Amino acid sequence: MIKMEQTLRWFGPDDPVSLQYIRQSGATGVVTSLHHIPIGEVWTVDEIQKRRTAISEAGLTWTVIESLPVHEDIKKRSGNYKIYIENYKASMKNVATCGLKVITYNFMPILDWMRTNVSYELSDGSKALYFEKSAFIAFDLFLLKRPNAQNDYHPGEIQKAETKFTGMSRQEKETLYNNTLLSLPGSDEPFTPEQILNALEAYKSIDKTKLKENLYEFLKEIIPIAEQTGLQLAIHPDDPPYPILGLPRIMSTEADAQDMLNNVPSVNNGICFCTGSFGARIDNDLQGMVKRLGNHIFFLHLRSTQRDSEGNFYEANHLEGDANMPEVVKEVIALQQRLNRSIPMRPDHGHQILDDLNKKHYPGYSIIGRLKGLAELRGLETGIIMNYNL
Ligand code: CS2
Ligand code: MN
Repeated sequence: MIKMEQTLRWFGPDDPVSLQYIRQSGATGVVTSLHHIPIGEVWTVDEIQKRRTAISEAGLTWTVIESLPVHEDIKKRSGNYKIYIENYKASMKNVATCGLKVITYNFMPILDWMRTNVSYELSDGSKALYFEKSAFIAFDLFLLKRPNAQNDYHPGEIQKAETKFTGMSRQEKETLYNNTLLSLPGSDEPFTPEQILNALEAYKSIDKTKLKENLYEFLKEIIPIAEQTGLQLAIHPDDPPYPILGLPRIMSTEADAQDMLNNVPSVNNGICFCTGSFGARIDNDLQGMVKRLGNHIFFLHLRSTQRDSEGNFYEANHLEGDANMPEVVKEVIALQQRLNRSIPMRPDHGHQILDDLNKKHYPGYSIIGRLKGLAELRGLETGIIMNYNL
């Protein structure tokens, strides 16, 4: 039976986790990006080839790019967006020439994923990524001081955030600030509040409908290249999957994904199905989504979150939390047999555990926790397959 292609994310030569360690985890491939190339510039065949060689010399494969980032001008359809779209197309042709198959990207304005605590201690001493609503509101109102932010929250929420903030030490406030303003995965430099406030200002006239239009216009231009080259485009959902900082969100639900597929129909248009991001919303039916969106799922991020009634969530162990991972994997197995192709997957994030507790990594990307997640998911798939026809 066809199985998932097991990969781990690698941030390139600066990643404290080596390719050899990744290989020892049992993964057969890595997903990576050329993080040293500024967003918007063309990836040359030379640079892609160099990375490919390093990976294959380590005995691993590279078929999925995570991510080929989309320049902010394209999301806003302003400034130099035409040049950046041309550059994107050029990069696509070059990665296809080098034999890569899937391009992961996202269309989240300004920020990639956001958490309020990247070292949230669980009862066994391990550390996870955490999104705490009142901490986030406190950050927005009292640290970032976003103009009119109070209009986005209920009085009760504001009160709670105020109490939370008053009870925090200076050190805790500083940590909250740094955690929340963490830059993109793979980068060490947090945004400054001025940068964020200016960037937010530029989105003032862009609502959800407009941002969706901008995505579809972008896709209409690049999908023909994907069709010519066979590349699969996989959009990553919003994380968390609802509006934050007054910014529009357009890939948070099944309806959002369907909208995109209806507006730009193509067999090369698809999604990176991230169960952690979609799963942070109670109204997203993960198993049903695998079934219904399956033809367009080109890459899988398997991860679970534990939500509470207030909208807080932390990243749970891969087989625990709110996602019903055995059911999701069962659907994925059925999907792969139906499509007659293997879907690349990776455990998205892992807990900081054991020796990794004393080491520095990109948040969410220490190796031992991800190795544990990968091993559990691999076992889960093997077990389900063994009993498949019983
Ligand atoms: C990833 C995302 O670390 C993560 O949470 O799932 O950062 C993902 O790589 C991007 O959104 C894809 O463009
Ligand atoms: Mn993800």
